[in-house]
Amino acid sequence: MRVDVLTLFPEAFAGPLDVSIIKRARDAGLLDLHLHDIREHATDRHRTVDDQPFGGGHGMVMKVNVLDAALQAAQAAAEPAGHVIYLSPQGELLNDALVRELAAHPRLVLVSGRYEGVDERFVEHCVDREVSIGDYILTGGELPAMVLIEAVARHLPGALGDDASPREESFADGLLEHPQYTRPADYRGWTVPEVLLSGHHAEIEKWKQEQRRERTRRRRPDLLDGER
Ligand code: 9WO
Repeated sequence: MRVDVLTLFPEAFAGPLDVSIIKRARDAGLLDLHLHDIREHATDRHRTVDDQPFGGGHGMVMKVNVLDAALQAAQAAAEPAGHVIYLSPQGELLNDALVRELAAHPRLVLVSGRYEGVDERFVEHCVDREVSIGDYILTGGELPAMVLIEAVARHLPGALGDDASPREESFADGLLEHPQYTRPADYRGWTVPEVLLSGHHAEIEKWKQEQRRERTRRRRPDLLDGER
């Protein structure tokens, strides 16, 4: 998959995308990441990318012509055209189903906004999908873009190596994970559930499944809605 990111802060993407799964996916050629500095498409000598909102109000709005130019340049850099995603608190909430859907695209173009947002005409005419990673406001869409990239990268065939599959983890079946423990079995009197030390595999599986169901019921009953 190719991912293009439009941002005023391309340097913010160094670091998080250079370690672990994303680094491996990039090194293996599964993820081809391209950063684009929106400011390079400003047209005046001050390289202005934002302006005051029509109708008044706080702060500044990113200019539609600059964003459109940046997007067109990014789209023209490769084929096929990417599915364009604007990261904003007004978007649909990112979840496992949406991550899987996005992971099936050959190319994504992510737009990270700053200030108080982007001119709505850009969203209306240039964006395929507005996505939120949660109900909170940040200072920009860069971290949400990185979150989306990491979530999607885990679903690219081969990205997790041979022995792991994202299907085996939480949300594939709509339940939270069971608690996990490792050695020592007794640390300061903090013990591990007896069944896990029993070697009785059927009992262990039953316990894990009970724990997952009970945790989901207590912590995230919304995930069980639609079932019994
Ligand atoms: C700030 C603000 C202040 C006064 C009046 C209106 C306002 N809107 C915003 C605002 O939404 N700013 C955003 C900052 C504009 C887009 C980039 N920023 C952003 C993205 N903050 N949080 C996100 C985000 C994106 C995806 N998922 C969660 C949060």
